[in-house]
Amino acid sequence: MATEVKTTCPYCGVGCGVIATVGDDGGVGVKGDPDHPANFGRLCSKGSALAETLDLDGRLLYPEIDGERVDWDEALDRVAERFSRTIAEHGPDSVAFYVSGQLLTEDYYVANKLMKGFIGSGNIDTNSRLCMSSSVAGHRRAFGADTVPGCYEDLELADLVILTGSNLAWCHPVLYQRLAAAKAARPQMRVVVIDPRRTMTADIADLHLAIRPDGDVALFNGLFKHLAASAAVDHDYVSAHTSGFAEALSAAGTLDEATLAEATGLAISEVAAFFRLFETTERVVTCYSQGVNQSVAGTDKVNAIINCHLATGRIGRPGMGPFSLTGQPNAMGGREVGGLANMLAAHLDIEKAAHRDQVRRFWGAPALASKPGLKAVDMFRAVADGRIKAIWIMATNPVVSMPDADAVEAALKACPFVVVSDVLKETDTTRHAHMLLPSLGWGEKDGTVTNSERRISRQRGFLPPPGEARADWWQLAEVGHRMGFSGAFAYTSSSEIFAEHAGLSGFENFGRRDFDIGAHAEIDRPRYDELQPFQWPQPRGTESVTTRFFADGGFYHPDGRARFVAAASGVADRLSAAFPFTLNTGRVRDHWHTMTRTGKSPRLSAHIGEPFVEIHPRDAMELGLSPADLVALESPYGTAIVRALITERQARGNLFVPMHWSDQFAAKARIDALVPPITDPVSGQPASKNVAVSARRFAASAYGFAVSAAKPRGLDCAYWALAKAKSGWRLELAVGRAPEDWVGWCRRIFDLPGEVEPIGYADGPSGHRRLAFFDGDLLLLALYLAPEPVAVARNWAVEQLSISHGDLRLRFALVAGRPGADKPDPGATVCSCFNVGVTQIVAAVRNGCRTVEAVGQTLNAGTNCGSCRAEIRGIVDGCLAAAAE
Ligand SMILES: Nc1nc2c(c(=O)[nH]1)N[C@H]1C(S)=C(S)[C@@H](COP(=O)(O)OP(=O)(O)OC[C@H]3O[C@@H](n4cnc5c(=O)[nH]c(N)nc54)[C@H](O)[C@@H]3O)O[C@H]1N2
Ligand SMILES: Nc1nc2c(c(=O)[nH]1)N[C@H]1C(S)=C(S)[C@@H](COP(=O)(O)OP(=O)(O)OC[C@H]3O[C@@H](n4cnc5c(=O)[nH]c(N)nc54)[C@H](O)[C@@H]3O)O[C@H]1N2
Ligand code: SF4
Ligand SMILES: [Mo]
Repeated sequence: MATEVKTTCPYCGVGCGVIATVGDDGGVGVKGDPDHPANFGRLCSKGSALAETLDLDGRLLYPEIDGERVDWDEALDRVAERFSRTIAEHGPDSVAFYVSGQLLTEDYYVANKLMKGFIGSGNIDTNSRLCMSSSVAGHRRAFGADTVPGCYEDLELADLVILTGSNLAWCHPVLYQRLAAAKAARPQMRVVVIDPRRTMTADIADLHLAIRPDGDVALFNGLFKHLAASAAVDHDYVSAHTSGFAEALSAAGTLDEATLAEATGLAISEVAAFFRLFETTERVVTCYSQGVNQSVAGTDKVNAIINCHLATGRIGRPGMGPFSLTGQPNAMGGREVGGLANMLAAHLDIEKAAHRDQVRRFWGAPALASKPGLKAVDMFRAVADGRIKAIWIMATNPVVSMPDADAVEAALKACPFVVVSDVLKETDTTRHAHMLLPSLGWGEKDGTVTNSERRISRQRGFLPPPGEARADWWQLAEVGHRMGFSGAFAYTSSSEIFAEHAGLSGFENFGRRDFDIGAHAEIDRPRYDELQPFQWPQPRGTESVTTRFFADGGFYHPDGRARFVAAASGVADRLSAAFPFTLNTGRVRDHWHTMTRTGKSPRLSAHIGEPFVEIHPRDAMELGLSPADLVALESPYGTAIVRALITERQARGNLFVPMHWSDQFAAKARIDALVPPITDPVSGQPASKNVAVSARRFAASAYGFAVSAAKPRGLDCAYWALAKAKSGWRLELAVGRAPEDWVGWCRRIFDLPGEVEPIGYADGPSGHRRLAFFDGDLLLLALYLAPEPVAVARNWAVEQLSISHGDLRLRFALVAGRPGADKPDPGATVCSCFNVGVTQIVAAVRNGCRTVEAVGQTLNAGTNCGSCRAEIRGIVDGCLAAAAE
């Protein structure tokens, strides 16, 4: 009989409840949990495809030392011995942990306890430094604690929702759907999107402000000034619960219309419309994410936003407040346990002696760190210059995701001792590890995560541990034990760790700290297993309720007041004649970070199959770019080659490249190699969205597209991008100089058996060439080459890997690269749930579908997770507009 397990999605910070079903045959199905208060049964495309990411292909299954399998005892002894020896010789600050918002709270808690409490160094930092640290710093400056005041329901209750620096439709899709549904039900609701690009999120916007990169502080300072001069200020709230209003206001500067227009790049009429909307709407929520956080002015952006909410008293009441959207599934949990180098556990402050004393006593810690450790960028600098001699990296892939990624890679290469705990064997980071420790992944591991609205949910295991993989907390606790700290790490279950964490949150709290889940301090395993999603705070003796903070003040600065913070409006322009474009980086709908999991799913890989740069048509023209050309990007730090995606959604002078492609999936698209290690001075968060680069057309002599049953190895083309496909792989490639012998090249790269002979043709003068290799009736490889970007019906070609080619006509069609008239090419995938392509949607519109709903009725597209509805609307509108011309 199939068993059902309730768990939580391991991707974004929405934190959707998932029901996983394991069949008798071991097959896994997933669906949204209708009872989970984050998603009420919905899932997005990534959540829906989770079952496709659970295979053991490429999994790291055994501990390894220098590439050799060892047993756990040997591995753990080695880690403990090397860390202990390094500390004995060079002091506690010569070692470091670099961890992740994808760890469970229990893993994170143990990592932080081991480093800060027992090793005695602050050198534990996390990828949340690249993600949420500006929000954390902004919250702490304004509120005196890292508190997200509101909850998801506020987005539905608001009359105005501002999304700034957030591509909610693609990055928090289920929350976006909740918002879109609320707007459809209450059409008077207004949505404003502030983003230099016209993203899919702007699809539901009443107003899209294509702000100049980093113009946000000026915009919100301008709004603050505007509000201050209007009737919207809540003087009672300001005088009773805040301080610093006048100072912040005067620090905002004069900001006349011309200055504002220049700083924001917006027409003054647009700015005025936005100000007016904010002024006149009581129920307003401002959501923000990486377009705000990842900036040299990230913390100031956060405070400029919060200032406007404090000034109007619109905070912590239904439908009102600033709302920082967390990215990772447990970004929030990591903050609770103090995973950042400048925090202590349980929202305590490492810089306060009294707080350190509390934690020291609670843990019985022999050597509590007395000062903050190094933040991510500085941490890898310290690895590079030899101050850090041993590092343990867990659940993050810094060679891809850190700024100045090539320097990070070089630092790890030179580091005497690198331990990596991961679920995969081959990543850009694991290739530099001396020790690899196999971790449990989603579906196997077990613990809790906290989502963007402070809701703590269980992730529950429903699959057996593969190979010898073990939980991250177990690895840390074992090393702690072997370093001589036995008593403090004698955990036998994640529930014990959670209970201790809950206990610390309530320890000598007395309502002085926002984070308090003391009600769970005595939780035992059975109750932990039954734990229902709940929002914090939940102090001892209280029931679980939906909570908001600060409607009646009660801030966490010693005087109980919030602070208005003076935010500097100006941001230095980094462009120069040599590097004239602003490179912006971020995410696409169906991939997650460095693709170690979504890259396994054919459905998710079909949406966008290669790295690209969005560029405005005029810029493309000036660079001599045609659609699908390749573009070489360069900054003083590194280079990349990606496909041109020419679109008016992009602003002139700006480029956008996704952060996802690693060396595992493309020749040269690790975009963080170009990003300078420049950080916000307050938070230490890198400025990943505003990078000065140059762009030029990459002149290839031949372009290729291939579908292959086997994964290619040792690709040596100037450009290649690999994507998982049903029954194999799809490959885009381009070469500066073509190999003399393509057949030989194919045999080498695709490891083809010697006896298989290709069929195909080569048209010498035109440079077009097709090669197909079969094993019996099965296609092994089809390669299409042309002197220009290859036109082949790609999704159709991929399907050829799954069918029998006994019929010769099918082989000819394959070589021709064209489906027969009876089998039209669906075109690039739009709806990944039902595998519906753009060509099919265009045809449906031609046949009379006028709305997204009509397309859904005809093709099912957009009717499951709904993540593609904005794109479908774009296609429908585009076709209708074209027909009207
Ligand atoms: N599909 C998918 N979803 C994800 C993730 C993923 O990898 N894939 N990752 C998760 C994680 S960890 C995170 S942190 C979140 C991130 O979620 P988001 O922050 O929504 O995603 P990004 O694409 O990084 O950036 C958001 C937008 O900021 C805009 N932006 C750039 N510069 C500026 C600026 O100066 N001002 C303003 N106002 N906007 C600007 C960009 O154009 C971009 O559209 O997504 C989470 N969800
Ligand atoms: N240019 C640019 N750079 C960025 C960003 C950007 O917008 N632009 N965004 C930044 C942000 S917001 C983020 S959050 C980071 C994300 O960047 P990363 O954290 O580096 O990306 P992931 O691919 O999520 O890496 C997670 C790793 O952990 C492994 N893993 C998965 N599950 C487990 C587990 O349970 N245990 C262990 N031990 N390992 C596991 C995965 O295989 C993978 O190798 O990137 C940052 N970098
Ligand atoms: S919105 Fe999608 S990725 Fe995010 S938690 Fe929900 S299902 Fe997972
Ligand atoms: Mo993130």
